Amino acid sequence: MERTFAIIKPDAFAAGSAGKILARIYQEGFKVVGLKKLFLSKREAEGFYHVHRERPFFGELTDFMSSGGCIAMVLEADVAVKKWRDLMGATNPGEAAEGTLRKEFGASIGENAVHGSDAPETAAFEISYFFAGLELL
Ligand code: FUP
Repeated sequence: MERTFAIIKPDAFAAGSAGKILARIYQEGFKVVGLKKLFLSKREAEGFYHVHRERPFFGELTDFMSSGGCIAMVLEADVAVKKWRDLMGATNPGEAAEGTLRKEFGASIGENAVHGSDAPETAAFEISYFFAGLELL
């Protein structure tokens, strides 16, 4: 079993899509090991996305991620990192395959409904950024 880190981003949370997204997560066979609703500060969003700090979209990305509530989750499954990335779809919802979450719930490359770790090492950092061990029993 592997763990990955996921976010239902402020666009999808504000649109009331969190329930539908969570239903898909269970349908696809993930175990939800951790889950909490947060409203990130700008500084917290910057810390989370620090790998992108030199990118031109960093300001816009961290403004968006701190613009409203979101849901942070730890998901467990066989090959959870890849399985969740496959369910999310391409970063740009316009290029995301039918049946993926970004196709159904994403509006643009910036406001794309969900986040998922891109590798097991990234997942380890992202999980520990949001959750204490005691919250993942
Ligand atoms: P992903 O792993 O699919 O979330 O995509 P990236 O790690 O490449 O990008 C992280 C986030 O930055 C995306 F979810 C949205 C945002 N982004 C932009 O706003 N513009 C871009 O050109 C690329 C990414």
